[in-house]
Parts: sequence; C-alpha cells; structure tokens
Amino acid sequence: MKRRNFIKKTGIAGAGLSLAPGLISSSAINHNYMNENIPVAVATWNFQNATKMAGSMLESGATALDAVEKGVMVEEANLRNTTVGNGGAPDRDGNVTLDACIMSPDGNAGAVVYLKEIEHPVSVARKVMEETPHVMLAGEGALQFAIQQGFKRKSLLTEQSEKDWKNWLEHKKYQPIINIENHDTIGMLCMDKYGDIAAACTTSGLSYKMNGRVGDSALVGAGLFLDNEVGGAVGTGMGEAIMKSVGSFLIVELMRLGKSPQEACKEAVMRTVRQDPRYKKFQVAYVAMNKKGEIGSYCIHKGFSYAKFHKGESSNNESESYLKE
Ligand code: SD4
Repeated sequence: MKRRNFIKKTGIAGAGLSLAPGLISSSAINHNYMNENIPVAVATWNFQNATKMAGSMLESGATALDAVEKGVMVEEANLRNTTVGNGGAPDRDGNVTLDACIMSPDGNAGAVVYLKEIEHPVSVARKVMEETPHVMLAGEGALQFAIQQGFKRKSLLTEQSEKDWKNWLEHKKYQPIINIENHDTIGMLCMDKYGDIAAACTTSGLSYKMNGRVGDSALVGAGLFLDNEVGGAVGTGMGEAIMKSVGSFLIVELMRLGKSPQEACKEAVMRTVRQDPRYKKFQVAYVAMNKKGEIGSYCIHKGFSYAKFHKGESSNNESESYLKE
C-alpha cells in the first residue's frame, strides 16, 4: 500500500497525526514489525567499521538508505583500503577511477562510473538518483555534476598507492587474483526498523585495470540489486564474471522463487563456475539478504567473509566457498 493510500484509509492525516517523511513505510505496515532479525547491516569483506556505522544508525531509527550511504562512506575514506575511494589503486596509467551505485527501497537507483577526484562516489550516485532524471553518469560528466552539487575535487592517489603502482609498472604482470592481493570492494545491504532494504556498492575497481575499464559495482543487477518486496544482493570479485552472469539480479530472482539467501548466492556462484573454465583464477563472492532479514553468502575461493552488525553486535562471518582450499 502506498503511504498516500495508507493515510487515506486510516485517516491518520485527518486525525492530525503526522508522520515524519521516511520514518514509516508501506512495508513496515505490512510486515516485519516484530522481526527479531532487524535492523541489520551486512557488507562484503571484514568491513566492520562500516557495518558498525550503518548498524548503529539503523538502531537509532535511520532509514536503510541513509545508513547504507554513510556505512560505505567509511571505506571510501579509509586510506588503508586500496580498492575503494581515496587511496584506491589506480589503473595502468595512474588514474584513480571510481564506480559506485546506490539503490533505495522504492526501486530507485543512482550510479557513477569512471569518476575521478571525488572521495565519496556513493554520495554523488545518490545525487544522480535524487536530483537527475537519469540512473548513471560517467567520467567527465559525472565529475562536472559532482562539482555542481558542491563536492570538492581532490587527488585520490596517495603516496603509498603511487609507490605501489610504480612498483607494479616495473613488472607489469596483470593477474588480478582477488582475495590474495586486493581487499576490496564494499557492497552493503541494510534493513531498517521499518523493514525496508537499501543497497550500495563502491569501488576503485580492479587494481591496474585498463584505462576506461568499468566493472560490475555500479551496474544495477550485477554488483548489486534490490527489490524491497524480496531482498537484496551485493557482489565482489572479478567484475567481468559478475557482469556476465548478472549475479545480484539472479540472486534476488532466485529468492523470489523461494530459495534462501544462501542457496541463491550458491547458485549464482555456480553459474560462473559452470560458465567460465578459468574460475580457479579469480574470486567471485556474494552476500544476500531476504525480506525476513536472513543472510546468506557464497564465493569461489576460500577467504571471503562478510561483516554484520545486529543488535549492537559486530561480527565477521566466513563465507562458504566452492573451492575448499
Ligand atoms: C570490479 N568487482 O571492479 C570490482 C572489484 C572488486 O574486489 O570487487 N574487487 O571488478
């Protein structure tokens, strides 16, 4: 039921009771009020600072959309994370280019790809969603839009990432074995007290990628997908494999057909394993959440985990993997 209809039917507005915008939603009315699993925040990898930020906001009554944005921003600002935001590894030519996407419970989405010199691409993605008629802006246009929106330009290549890139240039071996050398893209799912889900994914992409390369993270359906009636999913790892299987969309659709988040993540990983004989050479990992707040995760290589914040408790959870060694 749309909020407008709810108000009409119950006469809340007529009775002089007002609801703060964003504080209650149709799904809160229909389900989930007594759900012990929520609110909850989960994220790819051991990014507990990010899930703590989002989870504490959710516990104080923030919407899933606000929490998911603020949550992933923790990693965008983290200089020790070499695959997200500031301090992210550059491409082969030394450009740090970022991809990010955010999806809100109402089915809306915003994304930026190949964005340079802006520390928080997820917030630019949210502005694309809220302030433009479009879903995705790329490159120069995305940067111009960010500046118009008041974002400040800054160099995202740190002393350390420049040094690592120059070392890499000496050998130029391009073998992006995720898990081992890269930690890593953040994809996050939040369900708020009202039972609504939001998703975000943000990355600097594969280290030393080709100039111009865009990955899965900002693509609706690939690096993330959300249907607030069913659940959401986020992916990390070799973006090319995630794009070719439209992994996150697949997971949500499998959950719609009755699979648990765990079963759905496993099936999406198995698609890639069956599709690509090179699967041992790269990682693909997913985390999913259904409308009950149940979580699942599956990956190709051992070593992937997801962070969770629920009821004041932060945890890192090892994911089941296809390859056991
Ligand atoms: C990409 N999926 O751009 C991202 C990279 C990643 O872990 O997840 N790294 O392909």
